[in-house]
Amino acid sequence: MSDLKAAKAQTLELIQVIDEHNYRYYVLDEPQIPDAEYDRLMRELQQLEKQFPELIDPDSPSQRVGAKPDQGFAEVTHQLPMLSLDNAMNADEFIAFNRRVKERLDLTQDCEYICEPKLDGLAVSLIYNKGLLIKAATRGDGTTGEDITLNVRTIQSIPLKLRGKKIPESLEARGEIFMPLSVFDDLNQQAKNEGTKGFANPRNAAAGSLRQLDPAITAKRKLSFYAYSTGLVSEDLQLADTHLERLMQLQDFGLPVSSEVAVVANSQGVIDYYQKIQDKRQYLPFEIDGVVCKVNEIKQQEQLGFVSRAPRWAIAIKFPAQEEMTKLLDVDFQVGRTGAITPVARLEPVFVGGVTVSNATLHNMDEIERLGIKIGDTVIIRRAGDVIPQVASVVLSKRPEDASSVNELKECPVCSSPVERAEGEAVMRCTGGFICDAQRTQAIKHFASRKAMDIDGLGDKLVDIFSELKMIKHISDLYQLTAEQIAGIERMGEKSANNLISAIESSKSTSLAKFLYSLGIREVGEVTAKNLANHFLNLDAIRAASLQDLEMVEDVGPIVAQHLKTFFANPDNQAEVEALIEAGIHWPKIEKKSDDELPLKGKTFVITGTLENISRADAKIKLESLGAKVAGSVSKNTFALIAGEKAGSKLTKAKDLGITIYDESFLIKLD
Ligand code: D41
Repeated sequence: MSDLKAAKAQTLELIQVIDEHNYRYYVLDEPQIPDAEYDRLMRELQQLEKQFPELIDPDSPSQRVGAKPDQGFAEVTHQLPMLSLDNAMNADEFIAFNRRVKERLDLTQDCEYICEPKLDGLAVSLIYNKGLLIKAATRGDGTTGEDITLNVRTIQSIPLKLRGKKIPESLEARGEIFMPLSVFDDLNQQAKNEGTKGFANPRNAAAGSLRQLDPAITAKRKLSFYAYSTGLVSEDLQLADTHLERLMQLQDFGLPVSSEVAVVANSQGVIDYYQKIQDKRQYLPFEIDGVVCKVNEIKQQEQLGFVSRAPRWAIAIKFPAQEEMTKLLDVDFQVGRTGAITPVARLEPVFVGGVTVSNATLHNMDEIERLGIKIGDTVIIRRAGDVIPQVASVVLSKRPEDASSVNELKECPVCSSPVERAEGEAVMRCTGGFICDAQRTQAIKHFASRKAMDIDGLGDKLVDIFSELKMIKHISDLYQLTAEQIAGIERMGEKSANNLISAIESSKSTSLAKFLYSLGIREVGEVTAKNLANHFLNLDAIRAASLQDLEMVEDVGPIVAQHLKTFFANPDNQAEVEALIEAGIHWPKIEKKSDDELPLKGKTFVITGTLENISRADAKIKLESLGAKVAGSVSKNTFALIAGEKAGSKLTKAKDLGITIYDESFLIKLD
């Protein structure tokens, strides 16, 4: 009996501790313990509950996933209607809104506004009775929605129990359920791997996940939630006088509120906020489609009231649409540096995400198959943040009768060499090598680029011109160009011709690693080139190396080794490398890896937060190329943390451990 008593005390204690960690993780965004420790606590609780089923509290954090309901979703009538939001499509429409607000409130100056990111998810109502989540419903048409309580219980950031001392008799919170982008990407990747259709956007994915009859499936989708207003609350709860304070009341009860919420003094503040969030958008871990601006004072909200289901005190200021429909006019094939052939969609121009899009990559034949796309189809184009435009899906209902399939290529569209598609590979390749104009031109562009031979003034456009005019047939022909020849090109003066010649001249002095990288050997990036140079010390040793020798080098596996062998075994490539060296390309002899070359050797770095001027991948390459290791989590062995914007728990931990913290300028200085 005392066993049970002890178990009960322990269960209660564990529930309390786990609830606390959930709150810190989801609401405060300040996790205190590592995920593994959290998992351990949860397992301990589950173990106890298994041993003593009589101790199971239906609101225990272990009880989020329940059994399937027998029928579909029941209807729920909202106690207070869930209002909708009016939209402003641009700044002018917002200014008109602000003017109306001022007029109605009879103000001479702007009122205070609260700004929130407009999450692209689903509005829901959560009802807590005596602090326990008893009902969750979709917004539906605003009057009646669907009972999705069982599915909502699986959302980790929604508390099953409210926190705090003065729990009201009943409290309704309203907010948006959404799917974080990382979850969305994983889900679609998985669909891709399984050859099934993914979701067109995170909103659809969230909706599809919430409408699952089996809560176990919803649980796997890792949805999230932010509260955006209170609903009906019992009289024992004194709600605050401003919208922000009410959100903070919800937060104190344990409901998550977006940390991006901000109060601004006037309409200019709203416009500034809109700009700021728009810039930040691509770094946010969730999709937003605008800003919601609300009058902050509740008294003023009440004075304004609402018309036909939308409050007069709030407005959604939308970003330019990220998705638009257009027509697929044709599919072209582009040949890249390594011969990889990429299908490109030619589109009827369409304005999406703030730019006009007339081309979009289709990646490869598998993608074409997955989309089931045909020429003549109406397609949905998606452009998120600064990301290149994508064909998200095909609108099958609009397919014309004469739509034609996209066929796999048999020969290269540029040089007519046979096209190869290796077993199990999605990529088609032109086998023409240097005889293919497209491959050669791309190879020269790569050769001249900044991280390769760094020929200042030789940009992609100029290389295209050289190629078209047949001034360069081989990369090494670059070194035979004369100032007179260059000055003969339209819009190239004598001065720029001379500058280019001297840039070409000074590129001759380089390093073995840069030279190797500039050859554009498949899969040989900057880091691999550096590793090869440091390992073999000279070019002859690399050319002579066996597959086995090559695989001794860090980062070089059987595939990269084979690419290297194939490259150096090809007579055209041999002649080209010789011609380049003949032309005068040279590099200093490499002494066995000195500490000068690898100043960060033996040091472990961790990168966290959003870096502004360099991608995380590039930051990692940079550090590794100087001998550093880059780890995923901070420990006492970390040499330094590189922290960008919005750094979270890693930064806190590094501070706690007294680890050196740099900002991204540290990386820039490494140049
Ligand atoms: O983030 C959102 N999608 C969001 C939606 C938000 N931040 N605030 C909202 N506020 C309201 C009112 C002003 C009615 C309380 C909303 C919505 N409504 C809303 N979402 C869907 C319909 C209405």
